[in-house]
Amino acid sequence: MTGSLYAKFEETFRRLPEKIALRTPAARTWTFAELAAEACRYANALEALGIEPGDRVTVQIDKSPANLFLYLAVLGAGGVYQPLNPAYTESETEYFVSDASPKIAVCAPARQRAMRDLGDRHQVQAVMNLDAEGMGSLADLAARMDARHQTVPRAADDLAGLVYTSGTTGRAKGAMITHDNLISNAEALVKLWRLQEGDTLLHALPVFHVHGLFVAINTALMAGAGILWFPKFDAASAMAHLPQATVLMGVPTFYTRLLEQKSFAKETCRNMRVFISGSAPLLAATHREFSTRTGHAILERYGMTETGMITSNPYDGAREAGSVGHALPGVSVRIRGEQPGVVEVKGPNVFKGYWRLPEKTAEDFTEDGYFITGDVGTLADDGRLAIVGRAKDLVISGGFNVYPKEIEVLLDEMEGVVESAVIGVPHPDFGEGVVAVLAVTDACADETVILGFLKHRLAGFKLPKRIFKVGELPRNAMGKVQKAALRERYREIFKTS
Ligand code: MCA
Ligand code: AMP
Repeated sequence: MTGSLYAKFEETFRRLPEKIALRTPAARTWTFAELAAEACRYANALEALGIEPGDRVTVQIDKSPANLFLYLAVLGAGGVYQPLNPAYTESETEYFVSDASPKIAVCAPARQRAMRDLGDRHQVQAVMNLDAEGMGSLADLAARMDARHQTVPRAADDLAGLVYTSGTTGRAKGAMITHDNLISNAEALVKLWRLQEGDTLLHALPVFHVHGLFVAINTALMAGAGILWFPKFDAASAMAHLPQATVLMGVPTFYTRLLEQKSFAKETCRNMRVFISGSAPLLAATHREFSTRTGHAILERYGMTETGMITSNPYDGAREAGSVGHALPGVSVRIRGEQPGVVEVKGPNVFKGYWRLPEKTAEDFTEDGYFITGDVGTLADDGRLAIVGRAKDLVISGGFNVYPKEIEVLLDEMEGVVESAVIGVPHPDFGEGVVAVLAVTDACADETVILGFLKHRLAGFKLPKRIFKVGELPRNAMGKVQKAALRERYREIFKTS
């Protein structure tokens, strides 16, 4: 039926109604038929709240099974899923809501009042809530609904998701992701990674970013794999449940934290088929240590919110440390000019453009239709890509993107701060740690005050882990702040021993 992603999932629901689709660590289970019934109840609830095809539904909640029901319901009702990190402050959240103009917003009960005020300011028709246990006004409404729902037809080019990601300018932009983007990408990955009914995916990623939301959920549901659904990643708990799983998808921090567990070994991974890593560079040292300890070569892949997955190491054959593998089937990757150079990508995976920003969209595509990623790479003759740097000013901390500009603008507002530079330097846990270097006068407040100021305005993962005050920032002949020199100066500060 049509181009709807949900219609693809329905094929699995019909094929495997009695099979366990979802399991929590506390052993609550849902079969695919039960999952479909929940998705239908939630879709009927959204329709009772007035959703129409193409309407955005902003979702800012803690991860629970109900989060999955809601995601499926938005798709089934023909809406556009618009996820937000619950760690965002009120002012961060207001920006997203004002830009996305959702018809419905779903938030944590503790945020209901603030979200309702915000909803009033931005014409949100309904504000509902769901807590970490999946209870709340939306769950109550869904429970009163019919467990059957007629899937709303969608065209391949219609939007399925609106996911915010910041550009080099620091202001977040909504990436318009279509049903076809998601279907083509998930189908390619299912094949490449050999996902199938016999698999169980240990799902511990957040579901407000593409990795946990689209890569993990869509592939598992299409393949008919079971999902072991964790509210968040905790190394000890993940380790305890690994023997029940066959697939793990994680950011590099998952793997370094698993390796820190003393008893993590081959035996823990006895039923595992594949460990997949992405969202940030996996250090070659982590790849090697993991392989020695477990006998598994982590399969690294590379992607972006705007493109879904672009390249992947092979399932069979060498999974090389430091390489992100070949372009997925149907996807073209190139580097124009000299290597290393900026990676460009074209294919059915590439998004439709930035929400309400046609000019910015045009800027980020080449004349012949390639999307300019801002990542710097080298492409070998055999088509293997290695990411060696970034042309964009971006820090990736534990898989979360932090845009220096967003923090610098706030720091520069503070009394006694002449100017600021926010950089990422090697961090043993998060890969990169956020550091702020401030050129200050005597009037500058102390670190606690600075952090307090930022904390009110920014989600916790964006806060600098260290702040340095200096007389002035290093500049090149053009007067531009030399962040590379700063990264070099502070590169050892998070070294453990
Ligand atoms: C949490 N904190 C962090 C991070 N996470 N600080 C820096 N970097 C982080 N990533 C801070 C919190 O603000 C908090 O500070 C304190 O650490 C404890 O918070 P908690 O939530 O308990 O942290 P955690 O459990 O240790 O989380 C670490 C984590 C998590 C498990 C690595 O960050 C995570 O799940 N990351 C995955 C991100 C992801 O899915 N990225 C994919 C996007 P305080 O105590 O001061 O409040 S990229 C993508 O989708 C593309 C398409 C791709 O290629 O995949
Ligand atoms: P996001 O905009 O949150 O989707 O993050 C996408 C960015 O994450 C990419 O542009 C890369 O900079 C980075 N990224 C994703 N996967 C990898 C990887 N395997 N190696 C290096 N960087 C990666």
